[in-house]
Amino acid sequence: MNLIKSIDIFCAVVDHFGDIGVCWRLSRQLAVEHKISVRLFVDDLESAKAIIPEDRCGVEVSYWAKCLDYQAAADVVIEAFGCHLPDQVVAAMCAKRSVWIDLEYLSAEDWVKTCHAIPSYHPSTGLTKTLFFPGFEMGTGGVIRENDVILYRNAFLGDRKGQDFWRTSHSVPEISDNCLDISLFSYQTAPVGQFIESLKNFDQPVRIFRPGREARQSVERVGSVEIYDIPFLSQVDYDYLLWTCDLNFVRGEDSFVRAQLAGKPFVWNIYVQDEGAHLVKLSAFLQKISCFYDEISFERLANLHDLWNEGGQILTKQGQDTWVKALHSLPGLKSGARNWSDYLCDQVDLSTQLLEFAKVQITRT
Ligand code: TRH
Repeated sequence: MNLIKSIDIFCAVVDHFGDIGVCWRLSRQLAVEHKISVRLFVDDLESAKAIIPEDRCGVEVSYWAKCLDYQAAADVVIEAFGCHLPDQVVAAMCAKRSVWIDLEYLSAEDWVKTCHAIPSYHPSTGLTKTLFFPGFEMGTGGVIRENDVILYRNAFLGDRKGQDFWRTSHSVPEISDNCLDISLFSYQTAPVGQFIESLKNFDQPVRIFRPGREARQSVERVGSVEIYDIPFLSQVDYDYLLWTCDLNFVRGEDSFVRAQLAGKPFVWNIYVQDEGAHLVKLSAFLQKISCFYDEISFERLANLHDLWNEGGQILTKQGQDTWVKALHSLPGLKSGARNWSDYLCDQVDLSTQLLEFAKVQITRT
């Protein structure tokens, strides 16, 4: 018997597309794969428009305004990233005895395992609220991964014609064995100019594909580097872009996870937090993946992350050298990225873990 029939997800957009990106991806998976009735409440329709396609796959998307029409709560209510549920929602949850989950941000830090999925009693309501932490290892909530994503990825990678067809339908030129293809999604602070400059004299032509909300289709040339500004893709098509490139620059949380699942070399532009908290997070992640790479490739990857996120303040100041060296290590970076992706795919995905946890909570009440 399916104990969980309905889930509400509340998403307050802090900025950019990651909050809604994660919430939409999870909503969609819960509705499509787990056949759950999902309502997604989001407070920023502009960001939502960028991410949520017209076909909502059965998910009911509502605008979370100050006065919210919320009569009955779902079996499970997910408060994404501690977004603070309105009193009215909590009251409806009390009436229903809903399972209350605060879905937190992803981190590779060790403390995540000790804080994940520990229910805490909420004295004023009598409800139990649980912090649910995504993560990269057993004992954490895992990462969002659709059931069939790796199947689709592998089929796409084995189908060159299919890749070319996808590329030409999305303003991306066909595969050329001679060219190095890079996707680029980063924050303003990343040293993009320095990176492109250092590629000008690289021993292989480089093509950079840069999806953007404002991007109109255009191509700029800098030496032997071609930069394609392409329209912002759907989440599904963004996966295809990551799969078809040789190297992916990603950021935040959701594109970062997708790049890992792509099994292609990637560089993460981490979201900056107060007091350098992001640097601790970055270093925990690099430490976690290090054993999946050979020593030299990993060292170059770490240098690249340092340069991309901190302007080389921690490890190296030799920007030019670092980029080119890393690109020469692509075969090593590729096998490391694939090892890491295989490891991630051996873990239970986040939606399954979340449902298992919620079922246990429901049977206890
Ligand atoms: O956009 P991001 O920087 O988002 C976030 C949020 O800002 C959040 O506040 C912060 O806490 C978090 O980062 C860490 O990066 P992210 O998480 O990668 O989200 C981008 C989303 O956009 C993701 O779902 C992938 C999607 N996307 C597309 O669908 N098409 C595209 O063409 C691109 C480039 C991305």
